[in-house]
Amino acid sequence: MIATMNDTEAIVTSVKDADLQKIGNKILNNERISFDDGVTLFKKGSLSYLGALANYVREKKHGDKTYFNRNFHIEPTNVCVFSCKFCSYSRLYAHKEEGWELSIDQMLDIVKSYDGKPVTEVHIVGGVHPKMNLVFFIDLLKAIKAHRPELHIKGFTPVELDYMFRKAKVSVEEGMRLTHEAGLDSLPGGGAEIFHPEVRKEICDDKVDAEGWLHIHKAAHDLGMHSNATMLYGHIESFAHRIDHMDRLRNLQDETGGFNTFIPLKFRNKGNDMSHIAESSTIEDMKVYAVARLYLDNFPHIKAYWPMLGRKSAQLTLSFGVNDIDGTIDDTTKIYSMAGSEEQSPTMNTEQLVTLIKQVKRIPVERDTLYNEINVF
Ligand code: V47
Ligand code: SF4
Repeated sequence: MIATMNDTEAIVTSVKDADLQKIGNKILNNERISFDDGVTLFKKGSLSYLGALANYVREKKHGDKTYFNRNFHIEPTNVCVFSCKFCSYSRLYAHKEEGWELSIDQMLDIVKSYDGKPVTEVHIVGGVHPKMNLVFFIDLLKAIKAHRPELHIKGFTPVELDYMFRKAKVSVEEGMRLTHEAGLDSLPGGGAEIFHPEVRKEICDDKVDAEGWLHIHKAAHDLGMHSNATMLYGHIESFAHRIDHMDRLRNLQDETGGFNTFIPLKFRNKGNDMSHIAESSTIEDMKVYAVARLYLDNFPHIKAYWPMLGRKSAQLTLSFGVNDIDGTIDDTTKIYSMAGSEEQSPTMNTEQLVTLIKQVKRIPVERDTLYNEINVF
């Protein structure tokens, strides 16, 4: 049953804290909440209050619909010139024999292994290999499109693109035009981490900064492409850093409208240089999803990435603002299993995903990358 304005109004009226009540009334009146409101929600909001507000917004936007898509991943390499402290997945070029690097033919073979299967999207993301350049990736994009033109290619983070464009000595605008023309349809949300320089300096000092990340997404949006945005949370960041991150995204979205989905990514602590930091609790996870739904009023969708969060928590997020749980991924991504996710072998077929969504009384909807509905279950 959909939460009504009256149900939520009763919850807002009964909350004792005056600041929380004011914020609740803004949400009910469809008013944008401020930076300080966002921080207050993290500081003072109870799980049940945040959940009620976020669920109200989620159901106003999407009712019970919960989206997923049929996709697969290609990770061209885990060799990387950068050394982000939270990364369990990459290997430095000096130790490249410990990692993998796929040729265009090997990646095309992965695409071909899905021939005849009803996948709509390939998600391409990996490390930043010093020898895989713009020309290599343009050839890859063209080869995939020549083989299966209707397959949507969502690929490359601004970390990879910034490196490719700088090495090829092309501007961001030119680089985006070239990759788009070669077949790149949209950008995934990775590489954003936490935008604020105080945190970036500590966890991923040497890769593209906030301005560079946002510039590349803006250039993509200006070409009519869509993109996602992530936030890696639950390590050294403060509540204000989280809101600053979302605020920068909300501002760009006001300008371009090109973002589809926001994806909070829970920091996992296995096998990396931040293993001494404890992982966030499930309660904190749900609060992050809820505040994201409330703060990012101009983002159509909030996604929980189940291979990282685990299936049970992903189900729970559907009551905390989330309306998308990504795709039916085969065991083709190693980013999370190597960082200690509960999902060591992330595979779920459509039937399992549909059951997962139905168990929490939501309506499963298969979508394509751009949220065109393919099948309502
Ligand atoms: O940017 C790396 C994250 C991201 C860890 O757009 C970690 O649809 C947690 O962005 N603990 C890449 N997270 C993955 C990504 C993504 C995933 C699914 C869907 C989409 C989409 C995008 O993975 C990186 C980084 O933030 N990451 N290491 C870790 N230890
Ligand atoms: Fe490289 Fe990405 Fe890992 Fe950073 S998170 S070290 S950029 S693969």
